[in-house]
Amino acid sequence: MAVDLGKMSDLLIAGKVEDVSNMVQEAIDDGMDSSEILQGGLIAGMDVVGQRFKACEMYIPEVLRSAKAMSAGMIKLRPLLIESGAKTAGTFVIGTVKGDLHDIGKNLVAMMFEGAGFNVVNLGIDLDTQVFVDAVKEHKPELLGMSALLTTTMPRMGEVINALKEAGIRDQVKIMVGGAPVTDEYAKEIGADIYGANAASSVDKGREALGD
Ligand code: B1M
Repeated sequence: MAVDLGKMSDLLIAGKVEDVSNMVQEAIDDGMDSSEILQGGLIAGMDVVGQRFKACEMYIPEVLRSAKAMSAGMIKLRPLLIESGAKTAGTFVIGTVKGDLHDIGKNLVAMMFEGAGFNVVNLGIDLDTQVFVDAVKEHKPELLGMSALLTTTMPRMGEVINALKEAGIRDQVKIMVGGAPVTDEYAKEIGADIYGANAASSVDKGREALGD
C-alpha cells in the first residue's frame, strides 16, 4: 500500500521526529518520487505549522519539534534530491542573514542547487554582513544567496549588498535573495539580481542569470 502523505504531514505537525524519518524512508523504499514526498508530506505539514503558529495554536517548542521532524525527513531525501547533479555548474554561497535563525528553506534551496550540480557553500544562520563579504572573497562564487524569514531581518540583505559594493566586489557575483516575506519588488529595491520564490524555481532562475 502506498505511503500516506497526509499521515506524514500529521506526524510532522505533531513533531514525531523518528516517525517522520521512518515514513520518509518507507516512501523512498516504495519508489515514491522525492519531490512528491517533499511537497505532499513535509512542506504540506510545515504549512499547517506556520498557520497554527500564526494563530497562536502552536508555540515555539512545538514548532521546533516540527522543524526537527522536517529536517530529519530532509536528511533522508537529500541523496535523492541531489542525485541528478553530475557536473559543477558553478559555486553557490548561501546563508541566512544576521538576527535570523530560520534555516529549513535555506537548506532546501542549498540542496536543490547541489542537485543541479553546483558546488554549494552553506554558511549557516545568523550571519554577520562581513561573513558574506569574506565568503565572496574566499570562494569567488558565481552566485551568492541570502535568506531572510523575518520582516525585521530582511534589511540585512541590502546591507550585505552595500558592503559588497564598498569592498569593490559587488559586480563579481550575482545575488539571489529569498524567504517568505521577500518579494520581487523588494529584491529590486535593494539591488539584488534575482528573487527566489521557492527552491525549485530558484535553481532555474539562478541558471538563467548565469546564462545557462
Ligand atoms: Co519563525 N516565524 N520565528 N520559527 N517560523 C515565521 C517565519 C513566521 C512567518 C510565523 C508566523 O507568524 N506565521 C513569523 C515571521 C513574521 C514576519 O516577520 N513576517 C515568525 C516569527 C515571528 C518567529 C519568531 C520571532 C517567534 C518568536 O520568537 N516570537 C522567532 C524568530 C527567531 C529568529 O530567527 N531570530 C521564530 C522562531 C522560529 C523557530 C526557531 C521556532 C523555527 C525555525 C526553525 C528552523 O528554521 N530551524 C520557526 C519556524 C519553523 C517558522 C515557520 C513556522 C516555518 C518556516 C519554514 O521552515 N518553512 C514560519 C511560518 C511560515 O513561513 N509559514 C515562521 C518551510 C520552508 C520550506 O519554507 O522557509 O519559506 P521557507 O523557504 C522557502 C521559500 O521562502 C524559499 O524557498 C524555500 C523552499 O521553497 N526561500 C528561498 C527561502 N530562502 C530562500 C533563499 C533563496 C531563494 C528562495 O535564495 C537565496
